[in-house]
Amino acid sequence: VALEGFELRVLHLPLVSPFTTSFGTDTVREVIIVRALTADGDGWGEIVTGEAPLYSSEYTQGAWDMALRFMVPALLDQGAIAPHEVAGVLRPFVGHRMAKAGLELAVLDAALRAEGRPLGEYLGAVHDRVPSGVSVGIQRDPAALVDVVGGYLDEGYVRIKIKIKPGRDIAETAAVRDAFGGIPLQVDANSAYTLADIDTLAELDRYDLLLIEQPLEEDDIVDHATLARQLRTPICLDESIVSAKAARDALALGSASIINIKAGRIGGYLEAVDIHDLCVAAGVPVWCGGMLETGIGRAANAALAALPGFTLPGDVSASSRFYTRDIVTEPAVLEDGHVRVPTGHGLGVEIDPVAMEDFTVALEVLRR
Ligand code: OSB
Ligand code: MG
Repeated sequence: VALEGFELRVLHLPLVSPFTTSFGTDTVREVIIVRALTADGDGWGEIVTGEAPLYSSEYTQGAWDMALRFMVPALLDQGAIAPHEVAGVLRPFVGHRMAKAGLELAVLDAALRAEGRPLGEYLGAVHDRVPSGVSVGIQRDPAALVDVVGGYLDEGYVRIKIKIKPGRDIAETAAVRDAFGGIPLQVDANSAYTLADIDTLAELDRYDLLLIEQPLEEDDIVDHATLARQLRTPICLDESIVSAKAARDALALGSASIINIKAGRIGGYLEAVDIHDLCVAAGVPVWCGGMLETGIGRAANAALAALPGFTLPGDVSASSRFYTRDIVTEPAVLEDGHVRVPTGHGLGVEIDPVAMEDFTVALEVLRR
């Protein structure tokens, strides 16, 4: 596409309820929306940073500065660019993968809309809908957690993931197992443990979990391998898998037997397909993670999750899981426990300009 400029916005979207993980509680989703302005029309992307660097080293103001100071100028210098060339242009800038992913998605969406081609088809989707799991935050106590989980099961979610942290793990997992029997259940620690907690983590083996997600820190790639040898529950890595190279290393070391793929964390949907492909070749199951995406990233995640190697339900929930009002005109809905893969051109969703304006707290446009 012939790039003419980029529009970046910071949005604040109120959450339907507070979302608590081992690293903190959010009541508002702060996110950056990217609009690629091209001679053939616009494209949309989403930079999934949060307000503070708690999930990873990236955060909104950092990504905002990186994108506007370095990345957007480098892309605009190119003039015309194809989606698969974006990563190469941005490669000299170390890290900041969420910023890279959001910019790449906007260019990709613009190109696919211009070509009249759906993102799912481009990525290699083989399903027209994907099973929908839900990520449940830490609640006041196990009884409250059981109530919240029960609500999601009533809505039809086919897999439950509960957030855990030290001291809020075994009783929570036991309560959900006791209340709902053999439902597909997994836990996510968001890096909150160390190898010193191995006895607690081994207790989780009793609950027949699908997996335990990211028990140790991002760079604990060897410790995860040590832990994996002592647990029956499969270890799935999220934070640690920052690239296809990191995925290859983790598999070679035995640090994970399942991988959570999030396009934001690894620098884009094209790198996500690379990780998918290498995991398929290695016989390793993958699933699509989430970052409380708006309708833009949620549509892209549904397309990605429809690739053949995504054999476990992802955190691809309905928009209503997090938001009462989305920034797209047809937010993702839950139908029979599934979310549909959009079939329109590009992302296959249209922006609601009024909602976009209402949630915007900062706006910057750079033109060639
Ligand atoms: O670890 O998967 C995670 C949200 C923000 C940051 C990290 C994570 C999450 C979630 C929510 O678990 C997933 C979703 O978007 O539904
Ligand atoms: Mg996670």
